[in-house]
Amino acid sequence: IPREILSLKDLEAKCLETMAPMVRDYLYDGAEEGHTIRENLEVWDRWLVIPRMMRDTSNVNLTPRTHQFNQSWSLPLGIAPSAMQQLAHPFGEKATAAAARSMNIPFGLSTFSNYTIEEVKDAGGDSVVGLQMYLLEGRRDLNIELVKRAEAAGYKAIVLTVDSPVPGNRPGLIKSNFVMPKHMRFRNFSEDFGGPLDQAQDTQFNDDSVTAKIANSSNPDSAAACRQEQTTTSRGNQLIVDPSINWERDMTWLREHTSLEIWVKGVLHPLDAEEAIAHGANGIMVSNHGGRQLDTCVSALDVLPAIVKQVNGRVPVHLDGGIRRGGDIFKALALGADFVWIGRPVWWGLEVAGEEGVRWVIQTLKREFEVVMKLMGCRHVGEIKREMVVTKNGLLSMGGTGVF
Ligand code: HOC
Repeated sequence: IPREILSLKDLEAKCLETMAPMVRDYLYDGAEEGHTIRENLEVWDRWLVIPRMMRDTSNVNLTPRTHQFNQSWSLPLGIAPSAMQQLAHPFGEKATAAAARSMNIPFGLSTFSNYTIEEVKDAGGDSVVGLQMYLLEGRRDLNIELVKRAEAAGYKAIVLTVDSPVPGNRPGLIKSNFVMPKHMRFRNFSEDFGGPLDQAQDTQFNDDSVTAKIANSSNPDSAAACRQEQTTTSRGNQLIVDPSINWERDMTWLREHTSLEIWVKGVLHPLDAEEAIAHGANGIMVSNHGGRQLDTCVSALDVLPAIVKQVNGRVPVHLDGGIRRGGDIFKALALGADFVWIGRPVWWGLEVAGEEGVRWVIQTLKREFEVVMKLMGCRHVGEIKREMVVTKNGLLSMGGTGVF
């Protein structure tokens, strides 16, 4: 990573110099007008921090307060599931998982990955903890198959995404004529569903041809050809998320089919956190899916305190959505999160330098978080307290005395 790149923001700018337009449009796509995408980024600045001084922070321990997925991690930070990572780098999810492993942080794999459940587990070892899943309409047999494979491969959890009974309205995908380039496959599925045609395909990753093919795919003619080919190879089969998903039937169903932990991802209301726990969830991920599903919905950070209050320590509460600085990790923990996850920054790292780029992202957030901890007077994450963060209105109420 060039020396002049100092922050995730710098890395993003570097990434955008080379990222193919179609991939960029996919990555940045948000629902409708993009209000929630912007909200996810702006919400962090609405919270200000109040530091304490002279507390001997020569040694700071950044490890999470409690084990998550029965493991001890170097940071309260993980890599959230995101689909089709080969769009950013030929080694895709394998590179991301390997970076997570080298930094001892957890990694969640999207079902719609370009490497298999087993390949990614091999690359990421103990860091590969979760398999993200949608429940598929009329094809629960495929869901069961995925769950069994995750169990056999040694995953710890199924991460059930509950915010997508239907895909959000995403104009960007249509405008950029998005289609997964034809050399990429949904390798967890059979050929009928966009899966392997040629299992040996990664032998071709020694040159720039893959990147070139992605670039070509953003040409409308080429994209149309890809779409045509995909339709043909998938023989008209499509995987559709089940719009009838509901707490009672589906959590019960999933519990019957797996002994793994079940994490519910996409909760934004305290009563849904309650439903998740009532139906056996082992953990909750507060998330609005990177602003990609429902526009103008709240940011995860804004609803976090209410959800933490409702959950009251019964299960861990994790959060994703707009983490770009080490200070953001601090704020999320102060407002009650046990752990945070990142999505898009991983793609910036992948695009710029593959595994090394993702590692750089994690290292940068770690370094920033450590400095913030020291400046805040916290020697370990157990010393991060709710009263250390405040909104300006909160601070100014009662003539500035209210929060002290
Ligand atoms: C058939 C491809 O969650 C996103 C992902 C969607 C998963 C890709 C499915 O883009 O937000």
